[in-house]
Amino acid sequence: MYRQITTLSEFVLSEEKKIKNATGNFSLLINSLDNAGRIIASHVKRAGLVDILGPVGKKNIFADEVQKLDEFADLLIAETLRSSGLVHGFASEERESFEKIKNSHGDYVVFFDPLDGSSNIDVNMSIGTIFSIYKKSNNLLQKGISQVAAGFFLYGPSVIFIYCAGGKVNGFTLDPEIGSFVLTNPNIKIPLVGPTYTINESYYSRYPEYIRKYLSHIKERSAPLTQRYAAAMVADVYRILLKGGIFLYPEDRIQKEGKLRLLYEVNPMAYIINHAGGSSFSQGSNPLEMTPTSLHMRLPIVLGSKSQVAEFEKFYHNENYGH
Ligand code: P6P
Repeated sequence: MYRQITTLSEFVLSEEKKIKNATGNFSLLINSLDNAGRIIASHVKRAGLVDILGPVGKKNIFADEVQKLDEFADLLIAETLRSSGLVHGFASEERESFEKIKNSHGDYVVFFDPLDGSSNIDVNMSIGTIFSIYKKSNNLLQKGISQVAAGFFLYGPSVIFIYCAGGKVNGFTLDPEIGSFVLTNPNIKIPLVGPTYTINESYYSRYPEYIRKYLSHIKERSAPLTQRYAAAMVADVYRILLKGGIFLYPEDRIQKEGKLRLLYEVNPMAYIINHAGGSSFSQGSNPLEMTPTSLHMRLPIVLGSKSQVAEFEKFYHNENYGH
């Protein structure tokens, strides 16, 4: 029996029709990213078979071991953006600098993390691709609040595509039978409260006191939270987006600005979570209001269900510790 489905392309076009004077360029850009995501997904699925596993024997600008899939994903997305004719320029977490595309009349600027969580590749754990889209501006380093869209691909048991535009967060699942993403989670709203907290607690001894007190509080109270950690922001944030809870990658004694990059990870994920009805927090501020000081600026980040982020904020502001 035929089941009514909406493919990503159909959805994007239907959204475009709602916008007065839409040029169609944004729809084309999302569809370009859709193509790139599906190609990366096919390579991720085959990573164990094709000799593209393992490090390429060089390091990226953060001295992270660059995995072959990282490099493939970075090159593919870069070429997709160049050939789209829609993009003024782009920057990748894997690249030192911004690339202005020659002779482009494109309106958009794209920041992307081509393969987030790449240390999970060799152990068959979930990884993803994150992107953040702005209108081009004289100022390359725009605040996250200026994003026109943000999204991610999650290469897991299913391949998921989440994107936020026009204030709504919509989720799609790749149907391998038809080779297209189909709408499976329309207009996602994050639950007010969720059962999990997500943090790499191996850094516990390095955290400031207020974080250690917060962690003790959420584990010792009558309804303790459960810890889940995928070591890939896309997977951890997707869980929080669907089930609620709180994601933390805060500052510590060694990583004083945290680890996650503002432009490639924090801004897109905070944009998505906030538009899904959650909230995000970074040392007393809204990360989306932070003016980036460099392409690769890192920022501590806490995001998730509004009530649970608010509870964390009390510990940051050294208020009454949860009494
Ligand atoms: P740690 C992956 O390397 C990543 O950039 C994010 O996807 C993830 O949340 C974080 O780093 C994991 O970092 O220090 O726990 O290994």
